[in-house]
Amino acid sequence: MGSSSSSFPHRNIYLDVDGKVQKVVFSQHSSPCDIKELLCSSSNLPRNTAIKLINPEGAMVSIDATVPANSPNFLYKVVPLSTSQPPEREDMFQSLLTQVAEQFTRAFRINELKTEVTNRLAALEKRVEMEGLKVVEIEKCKNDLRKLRDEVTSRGGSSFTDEGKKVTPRRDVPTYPKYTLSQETIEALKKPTFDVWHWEHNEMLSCLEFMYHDLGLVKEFNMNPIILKRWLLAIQENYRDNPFHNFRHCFCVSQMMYGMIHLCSLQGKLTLTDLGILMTAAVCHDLDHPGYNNTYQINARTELAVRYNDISPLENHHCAVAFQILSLPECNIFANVDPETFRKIRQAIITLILATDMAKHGEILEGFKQKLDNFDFNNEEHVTCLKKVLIKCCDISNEVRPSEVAEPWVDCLLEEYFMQSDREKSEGLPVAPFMDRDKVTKPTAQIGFIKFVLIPMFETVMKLFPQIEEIMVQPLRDSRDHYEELKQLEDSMTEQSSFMSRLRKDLKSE
Ligand code: 0WF
Ligand code: ZN
Repeated sequence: MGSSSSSFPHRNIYLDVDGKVQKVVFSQHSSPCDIKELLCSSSNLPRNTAIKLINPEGAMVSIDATVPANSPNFLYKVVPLSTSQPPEREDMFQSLLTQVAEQFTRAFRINELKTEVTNRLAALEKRVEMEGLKVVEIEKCKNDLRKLRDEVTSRGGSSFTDEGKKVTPRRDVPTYPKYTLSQETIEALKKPTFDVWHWEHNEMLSCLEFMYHDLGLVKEFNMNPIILKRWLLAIQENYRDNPFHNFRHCFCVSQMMYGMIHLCSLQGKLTLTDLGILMTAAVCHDLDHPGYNNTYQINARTELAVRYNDISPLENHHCAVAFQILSLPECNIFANVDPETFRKIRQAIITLILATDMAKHGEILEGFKQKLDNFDFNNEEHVTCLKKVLIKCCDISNEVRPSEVAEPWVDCLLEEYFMQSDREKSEGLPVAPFMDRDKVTKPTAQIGFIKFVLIPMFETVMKLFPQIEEIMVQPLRDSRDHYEELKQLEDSMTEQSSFMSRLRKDLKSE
């Protein structure tokens, strides 16, 4: 008897007030304070009187929503506590009980409100999905939800975030402003000339959202548009603020993928599932990158290296974070695909993200070259090789972009590299020459990379898609030439300065 349950919305308590039976009714949601006030007023006591509740056997009864119901034959008595005396042990006990009960009631209330918010959100999402709400309706619903949420938090409830962890999406409707992309932006978005430095995070999120809609992925996978927004927000939150491996890099890679899909007319050659895999792998490919590469992870025996046995620790981690996010129902953009399709999509995304490990570069490019002579878009193995090369191209494609867009990325990467090499030096670990601030310059970093990594890979892709020559390969050749000129300038300056110092030495010695 007397346990709190949602099937008992009200509780009747019978009191002995000056020899008369007094019935008190309160809701199970009443706080101990409310109940106390009710008991005081029913017993003709001032509402703030400190009281205790006694049963006919003299035992104290807790004053809270769980107070056991009694009957007119078993009356409780309200007894004022003496305030001039130090509290008796049982009064202290009562006070403690009351505090605990207050916490309990508050938690109960918060849970109730949370459930209400969640239910209303689900209903709202369904409506957005099914019929498309007008903006004003969405705003009204959002206001209602905000009020409800404020009520929850003002009562000491936690927010909906899981503090301390990064994979922490919320149930609420994502709040990044809706940008209406101009026709000019929509067109620019399809090209490698797109200025990726021009946009704030919210704007990049809107662009990514647009790409998913525009490619027909939202329709194909029956995605809930609100979940898509929430997923993108969670993605952005799970990129760290590294100089290079950050959310803007994620955006660059995804935008380049979107550009290549258009430039290579992949919509007519690959399935929508493949396009979804390519885009999603691009978006997720560097999630939670710590800013230190695999070599560091392995040499420093970091947690990631230990967890993944030195096998592509970073790329394995990016995949794991991607699927942690997708495992949250409120962020699962593939929630409406059947389990077998999801399994295939998951496997393919993992394959693509793992392919971004540069240690696999030669092997992947060779595999693709072997398929090129008789490439078959209906052959799953061939298409997988192509997708691997495509994500690799997009991942390291900065130099395809105009020099004013590409060049700042080299500075960002060198900043990240120097942070790593400084750390390696301080920890007594080996340092790669291309990361060493005493050995590398922008031209020396880029020339070898463009000549021996980028151009050979893009020229291989060009065999299947000749249209990329003008738009992607030529800018790489131009960039190579630009950095070779810079290098010559650098060399002649070094030569000059060493000539001057030799001259100074000779003059001194004469
Ligand atoms: C700075 C240079 C470099 N240049 C780029 O444009 C670029 C794009 N992505 N990446 C880039 N690296 C890396 C980020 C993580 C993996 C790829 N690096 C490459 C290195 C200096 O020099 C070479 C050159 C040839 C072979 C290996 C390293
Ligand atoms: Zn990357």
